[in-house]
Amino acid sequence: MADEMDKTARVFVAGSRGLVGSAIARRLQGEQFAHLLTPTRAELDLMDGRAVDAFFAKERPEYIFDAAARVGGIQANNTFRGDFIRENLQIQINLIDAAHRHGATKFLFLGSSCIYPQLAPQPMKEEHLLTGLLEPTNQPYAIAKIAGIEMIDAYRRQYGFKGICLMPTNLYGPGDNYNLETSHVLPALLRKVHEAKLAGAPSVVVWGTGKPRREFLHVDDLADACVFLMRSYDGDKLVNIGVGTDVSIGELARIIVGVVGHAGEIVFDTSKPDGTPRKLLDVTRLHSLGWRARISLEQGIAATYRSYLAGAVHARSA
Ligand code: GFB
Repeated sequence: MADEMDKTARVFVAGSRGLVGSAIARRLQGEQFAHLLTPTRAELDLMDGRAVDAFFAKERPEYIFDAAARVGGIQANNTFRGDFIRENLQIQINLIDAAHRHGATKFLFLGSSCIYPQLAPQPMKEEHLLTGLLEPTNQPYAIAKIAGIEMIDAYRRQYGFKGICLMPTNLYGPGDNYNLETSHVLPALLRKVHEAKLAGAPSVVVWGTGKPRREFLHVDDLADACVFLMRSYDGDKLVNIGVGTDVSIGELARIIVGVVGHAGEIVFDTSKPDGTPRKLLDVTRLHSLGWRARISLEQGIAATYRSYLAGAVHARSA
């Protein structure tokens, strides 16, 4: 059994086809891990407790990155409320419990900045968890994630389980979901502005007032932070993973218009919800642990747009 997560360790990335899991897998592949376990959904259904148990018995993963979750933007969270709570609770119970029973060395759980109260003081510190009411549009998702944090803490105290909990801010990057009904704002606006440019449309519709503020972290930065903290952090405290600065949705739309190169007007559809007024993480703890984000928002959006264009070309020629 590997004492540290070197390239001989047996590492399981749960959710390895998603935005986050694929970035973590890419990051580990870059280090040439010999036993990287990245089963597809067809190979391992994480909602099936027996299948997860059999996978752990057979593959004996030592280090587990839990990047498996049902996720989506504000509208998906608000619409598929039952799916979001059920699937997230079920996946995390199966994974955490199997990791414990099969004696895994370490488990990394990913939460979300939406676990903090809707009106938490900004920037939001880890201590703000469970100090106020949640944002209603994503309460089922947030409560599932809070249950995961509590389960790791309870297992740590009762069984000595080695689990760490990281809370990333809003993420973006290659391989994101570009479905306009279910996606997050950044991929949605990249697609809308790109399609408006192709069509020569005079305007682009942005949901809400444009006033909410969000912090955006490139998923390759998150993957780097996850690998860094898997190796160096064993504490029982949450760690926020963010960049420490935010922009309004209106500003984000203007940055995207600049990157895509479309001269259209931005129109706000205020029949759509704004969600939390502001979500900016306090990253003091993360910085004191020795990690900080490197990819700027402009660079990250430009790189993401290039991968979106490459994907669009690929889809047309497939
Ligand atoms: O990214 P987003 O869907 O999620 O929306 P949240 C952020 C803001 O962008 C909201 C606005 O104020 C949206 O109204 N927005 C503007 C748009 N145009 C669009 C658009 O075309 N599509 C989308 N999706 N938004 C989610 C949570 O909250 O963030 C999840 O629901 C999770 O639980 C995730 O925490 C990170 O930041 O509001």
